[in-house]
Amino acid sequence: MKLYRTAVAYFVEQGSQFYRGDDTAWDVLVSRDDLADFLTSSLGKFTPVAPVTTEIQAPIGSQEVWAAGVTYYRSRDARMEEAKSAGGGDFYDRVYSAERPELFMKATPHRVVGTNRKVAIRADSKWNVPEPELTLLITPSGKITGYTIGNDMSSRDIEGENPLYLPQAKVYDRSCALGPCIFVSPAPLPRATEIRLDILRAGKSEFAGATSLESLKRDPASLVEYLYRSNSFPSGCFLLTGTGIVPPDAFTLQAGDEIRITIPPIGTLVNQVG
Ligand code: DO4
Ligand code: MG
Repeated sequence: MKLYRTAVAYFVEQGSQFYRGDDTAWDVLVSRDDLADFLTSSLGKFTPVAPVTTEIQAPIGSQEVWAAGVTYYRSRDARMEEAKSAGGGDFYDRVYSAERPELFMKATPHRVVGTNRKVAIRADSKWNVPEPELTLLITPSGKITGYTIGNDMSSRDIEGENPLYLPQAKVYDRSCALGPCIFVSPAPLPRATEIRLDILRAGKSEFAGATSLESLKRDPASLVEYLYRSNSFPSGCFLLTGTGIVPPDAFTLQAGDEIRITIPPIGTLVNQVG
């Protein structure tokens, strides 16, 4: 079952049928531990509608967005290389193997865009990539109730210059995209779930890559357990689980590029750079 947010209402897609939801506020809805059961049992009361044509918004209300880092070998590898000359490479290896994961604050809601909106490149950066990441919807009690797609836009030159610059490499206006919907499921996604990244330049493929959750080193539940230690989230939160796809070092995003991230069964998150 998929949950969409628009300016007028929330919508549920079940099979190929769409339903318009009730008046429940988004923050209240996504805070429910029984989200899947609530939506399933409400379908009979919701109005069946044609597929949503109003603009789909990012599936976020007042939630904070957090991210995990160096959870795939490919991310460890690329970051060790980019931080080598700054003497910071070793930290990525250590955090990849450590028991405690790397968790950082990625975005507040106003820095997040939805599908078909523009993500941004920092004006003071010359080396930028998208990071395609499975993203968890977590309730205030710490339950994972759904999944969306996240793009953790990253300035590799700023992070590579000094790992302490991480917040500047990661957090800025329109640095995060979420969507297109929440795939509501209390069950974990299968390990075989694929994550695919396509970057188009002037309509042609400039980079394509894929990975799967098999290569994700950390269990999503253990990331949540660390995130919720001495930390409360009154309306729940989103947690990006890290990237397993890093384009070659010669690649940097340009204005006008289109970024497409696909994770079945969630869908495809599409953003332009601008
Ligand atoms: O350690 C820096 C950030 C890592 C990250 O964002 C990732 O691995 O996805
Ligand atoms: Mg990332």
